[in-house]
Amino acid sequence: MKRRDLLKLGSMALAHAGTARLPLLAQSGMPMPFAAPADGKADYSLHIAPVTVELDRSHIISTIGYNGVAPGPVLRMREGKPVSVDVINDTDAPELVHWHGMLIPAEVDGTEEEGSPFVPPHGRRRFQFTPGPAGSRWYHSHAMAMDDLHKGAYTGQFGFVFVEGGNDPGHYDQELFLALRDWEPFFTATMEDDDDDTHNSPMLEKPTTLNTDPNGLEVGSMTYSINDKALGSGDPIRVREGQRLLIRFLNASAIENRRIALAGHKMKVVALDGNPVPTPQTLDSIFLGAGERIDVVIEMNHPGVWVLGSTEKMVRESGLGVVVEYAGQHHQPQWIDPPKAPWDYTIFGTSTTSPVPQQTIEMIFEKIPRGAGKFNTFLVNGKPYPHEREFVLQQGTRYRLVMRNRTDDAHPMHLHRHLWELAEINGKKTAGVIKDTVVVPYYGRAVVDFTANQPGLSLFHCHIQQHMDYGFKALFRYS
Ligand SMILES: [Cu+2]
Repeated sequence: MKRRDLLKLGSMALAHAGTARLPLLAQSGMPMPFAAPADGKADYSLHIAPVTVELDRSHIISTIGYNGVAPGPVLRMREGKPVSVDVINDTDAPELVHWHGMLIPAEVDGTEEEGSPFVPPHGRRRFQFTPGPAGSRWYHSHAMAMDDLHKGAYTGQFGFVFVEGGNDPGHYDQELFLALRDWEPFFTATMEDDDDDTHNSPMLEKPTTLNTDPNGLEVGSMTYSINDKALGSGDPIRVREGQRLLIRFLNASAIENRRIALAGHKMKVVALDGNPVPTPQTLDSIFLGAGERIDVVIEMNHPGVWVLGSTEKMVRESGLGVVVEYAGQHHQPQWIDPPKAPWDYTIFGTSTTSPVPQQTIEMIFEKIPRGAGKFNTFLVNGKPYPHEREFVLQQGTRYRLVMRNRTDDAHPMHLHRHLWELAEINGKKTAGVIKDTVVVPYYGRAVVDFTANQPGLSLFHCHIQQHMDYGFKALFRYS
């Protein structure tokens, strides 16, 4: 399955959405979350089943995907226009499809914790919701994996959903959806964390006495791809001098944060997590926590054959990259290490600071080495999930959430069904950057503001599957 075929599948789904309307939904505005799938075709259908992925000619893996492929098709939806999605589960395990970054009711959000129903093994269920906000969102399995590395986010159950209706980032010649991925996960005691590169940050939350107990097993990988192809296999991205590329990146890893560069070029960051940023910045590399999206515009002004990929040599050479080839250029793809610069969300914001919300929620993250036997566990405010009624929101109130990371890892934290505005990262203030996932730096602090405007249960968690499975989550509820 080639990239353009994936895009084609996405547009097929779009074409189909144009023909199958549910008049009842369009009129009522408040669709029933689950209609009987008996009559009429849904606008979209996702078929969960085993698939093979040919990373390169000599390396074909088997996993679970959507509609016969992994990643799943790029689904295009229109902001505010209700959709129905049939999820058909052809596996032996109950499944959940989560719509990451969408502001939709808990019943259709796709997590067990929020009370969304499972799609039973060899069963099906229809989901109905109104997509939004506009921008780069994604869908993925939200099943727990625990010590089973063939479940949940470790499988190929992920794909982009693009919600049309937002501001166009300006003229561009090609739009590409690139998902960063690792495969064939394994447990390891020697996890190298070169990826998070937040180690040189101020460490405002570093405890004075560190827990030196031996660390639990973590999840690693040696096999990587962008979409379904390892670097050097599949078609290159073919460009011409003078073109503008719009690339929508997604870090679909269940395991790690990533830094990405295109050799010989700079990338202009125009949106974070699908939301346009107040101050676009042109950079040598970008950094994506697991679950995050970044949209960049690249001016093709340096003819050659280049590698777009991970800045970590081992990861790039094990597949996390794609060749970018200018017309008429045929030599070996070239890589150039970009200058090292710390990733800083605050540069995309405005210098005007937002008014401090009246309500503040304090959160302290801690790791208990080998708290679950072989594995580490995580605590939020000294307690395991679900925190009973510790995090209760009042409809309409604006909150400031202070996340204090007292662990030796950078955690991509995600709150379902709400949007965050970044207020402060490691003491540096900003405003106007809207996100749904934020990497809280190594021993660092991230402060975000949000309005409680989505009644129902909302799951807050680390987007690294193992961390979430072993306690790094909490439930927000409404009073
Ligand atoms: Cu984490």
